[in-house]
Amino acid sequence: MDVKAAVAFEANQPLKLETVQLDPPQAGEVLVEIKATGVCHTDAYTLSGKDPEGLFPSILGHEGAGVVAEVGKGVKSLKPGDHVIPLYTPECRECKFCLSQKTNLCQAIRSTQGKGVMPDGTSRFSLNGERLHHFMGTSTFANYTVLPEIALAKIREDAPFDKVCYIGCGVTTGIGAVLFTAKVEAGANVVVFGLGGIGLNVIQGAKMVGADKIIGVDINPQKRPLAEQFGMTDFVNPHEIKGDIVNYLVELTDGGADYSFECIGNINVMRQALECCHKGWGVCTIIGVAGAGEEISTRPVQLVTGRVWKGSAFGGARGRTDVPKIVDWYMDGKINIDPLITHTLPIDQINDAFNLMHEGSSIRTVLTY
Ligand code: NAD
Ligand code: AHE
Ligand code: ZN
Repeated sequence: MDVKAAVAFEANQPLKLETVQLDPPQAGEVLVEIKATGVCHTDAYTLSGKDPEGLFPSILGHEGAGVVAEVGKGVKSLKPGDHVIPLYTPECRECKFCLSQKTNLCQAIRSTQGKGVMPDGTSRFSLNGERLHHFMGTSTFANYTVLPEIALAKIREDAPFDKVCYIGCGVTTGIGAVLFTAKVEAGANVVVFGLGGIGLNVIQGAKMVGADKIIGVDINPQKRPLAEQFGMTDFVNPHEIKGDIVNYLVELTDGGADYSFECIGNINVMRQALECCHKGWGVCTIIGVAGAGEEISTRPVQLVTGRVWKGSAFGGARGRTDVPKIVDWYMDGKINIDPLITHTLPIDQINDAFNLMHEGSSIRTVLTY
């Protein structure tokens, strides 16, 4: 079938809207009509050429919501008409990783996902006979896409696509990192580096669990009002303080953060996020994604003296199990999403969404089809 897609032909070039061809779903696969998709910093990161797994030409996008249009042979858990959120972290419930109950990093299809193809090693997308790569197994910058059944969370039908698409990445990543990865407890002091689409959801999660101080750090002061609305108690602009940011934060938290989160993808900030943690127990969770070849460093004594560095992908959430619950939290008013979606645009204006992100004037732009 012909579908409308924003194609990334090469790194650092605007996306081009094209009519591309999509093959039908194969066994175990599902055709989904995408109704809305958010634009996450990770889409911009891959488009920038810094992602070692970045492939061109490809159809980016991994924060979508839509409706099942057709199912391939053997698909049991979904039927046409079901409302779904695509999962870049699938949940097969059968692999060693899923069965371990120690991680959400299902590996059932990870290797083909990283190569931009479906589990059988081929792509469903093409343009005038030339194959296009899938991205993160989701490719939500197309009005129809094909995904494996294990990479779809079935959600309730009264949830608005143009809001809950954000649960496909940013909301779950931020709130999940607090709840599932760091397991922040009531009364904790929390420092959040980067107050964008992810960091504001970390703040929301920290407020939910009853954290005491929630300190937000960002070089863009425009992020302050929304962060305060979501529960930030103190704002720190690294450009405005005198002296070293780590010492400043350790003093502000009376000895260091119980929990810190890096939501930027900057390796220097990742070090600050570890070193501002409390001696003996402070836990730093890395969420930001850094470019190919970049490495983090610290003095080993930071770890010897009890600070912990950990990381979180998709907030540690098990997609098919947790995403429908997070949609319920939104529908029941337990979490807030609407103010974080600062812009809603038609898919034709997708390049404006990237520009708004780079200018720092959006939190999330949602594109509708
Ligand atoms: P964003 O662009 O919306 O937000 C980034 C924020 O960091 C901005 O507010 C910016 O002003 C701030 N910032 C930039 N440099 C800074 C510095 N030196 N000090 C303090 N603040 C600084 O991005 P986002 O969508 O929130 O994504 C954040 C990061 O998380 C990206 O690296 C993205 O790829 C990554 N990410 C990871 C996961 C995961 O599962 N681990 C999921 C989603 C996104
Ligand atoms: N392709 C990159 C890794 C990018 C990365 O870390 N992705 C996150 C999700 S970001 C969503 O906005 C993730 O889920 N990682 C787990 C995984 O298996 O990659 C690289 O460096 O190769
Ligand atoms: Zn994302």
